[in-house]
Amino acid sequence: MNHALRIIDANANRAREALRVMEDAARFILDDESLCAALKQARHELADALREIGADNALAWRDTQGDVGAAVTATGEYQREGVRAVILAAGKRLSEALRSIEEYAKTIEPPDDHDTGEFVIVCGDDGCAPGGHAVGGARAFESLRYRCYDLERDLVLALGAASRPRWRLCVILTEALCTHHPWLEVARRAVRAGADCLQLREKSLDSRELLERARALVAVARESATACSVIINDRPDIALLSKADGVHLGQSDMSVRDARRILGTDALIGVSTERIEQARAALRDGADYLGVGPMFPTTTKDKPRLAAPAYLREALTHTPELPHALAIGGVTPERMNDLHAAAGAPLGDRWGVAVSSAVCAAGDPGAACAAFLTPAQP
Ligand code: TZP
Ligand code: MG
Repeated sequence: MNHALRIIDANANRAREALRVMEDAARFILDDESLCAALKQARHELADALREIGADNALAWRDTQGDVGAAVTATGEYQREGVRAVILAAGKRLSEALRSIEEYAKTIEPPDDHDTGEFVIVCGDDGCAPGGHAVGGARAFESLRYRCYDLERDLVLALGAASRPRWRLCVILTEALCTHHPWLEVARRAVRAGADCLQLREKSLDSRELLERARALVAVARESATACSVIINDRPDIALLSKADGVHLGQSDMSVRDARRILGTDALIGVSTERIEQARAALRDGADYLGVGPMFPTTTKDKPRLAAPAYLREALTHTPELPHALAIGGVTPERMNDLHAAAGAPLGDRWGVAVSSAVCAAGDPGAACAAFLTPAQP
């Protein structure tokens, strides 16, 4: 029995299968052509590296019936919490398999003539010593393993956060716009009236004050009987320290990838977009939701170009991988019918609205929120 080749055969299968699982996610979930191509390339390089050490026909050593490990199962092996868990498991399986091949490849020396199919295990008294050629072969698996670490990271980052937002109403809180009530009171009333996301948007506060406000807002959301996310505008560091759910980034803020370095894989990261190319780029970077707008004229932010409800429709139809869109900019209860018509789906089903002045400046912020949440008239 050639033990090394039996092990290499088993791990070549594991690695190939894991790469396929990952490639399928890049191809069918993310529609990401370049990631898909990179994973396919890795699969081909695995085959080349196996050929290089003369293990391309190692299946001659396969003995599934006699495999004592075949019936051993671990808890959780048959359960996956979702697509993300599938990818994470495949990534780990891949690196383990490549490492195992790499180690055992050091113990075999390929034949001078691959066609003979003979293999020599180079073992001495101290164990198995790597043959000259085999070291080169092992190196190919090592470099493939390192590249696969990066591919795993790229795939996980492109998948975005573990949870998917389904917000119907995001209220953007800016103190200067809160004309009738203190800003935190507006937040309390909004949550009570059914807002399922609160965004803190303050452009000129000192970091210390901003962090204090973020913590106060998180406390309001966590005390609520209904689920409500908190998102911090612009500042991943403040989102991290306040234990908010995520951050919202504009086109000139730091990239999704950099924000993810600060916040990790579980935080929600949203990106403002005005055009479909920006939407595609943000999703490729791993954004969990997109702001789409401006839908209507607004005085809250200087926005010379109107994206209009047509862009909401375009984003929902032309980026099928988009988990959630928040229509933003001049949104009022009276304009909800236009948005419903453009989205072609009920509020909360891949889209919601983000509003600032319509709630912050309302005499009754709770009633203002309720007006957004009442179903559209047919
Ligand atoms: N981004 C695009 S429009 C906008 C932002 C932050 C302003 C939204 O505020 P309002 O008052 O709901 O128009
Ligand atoms: Mg910004």
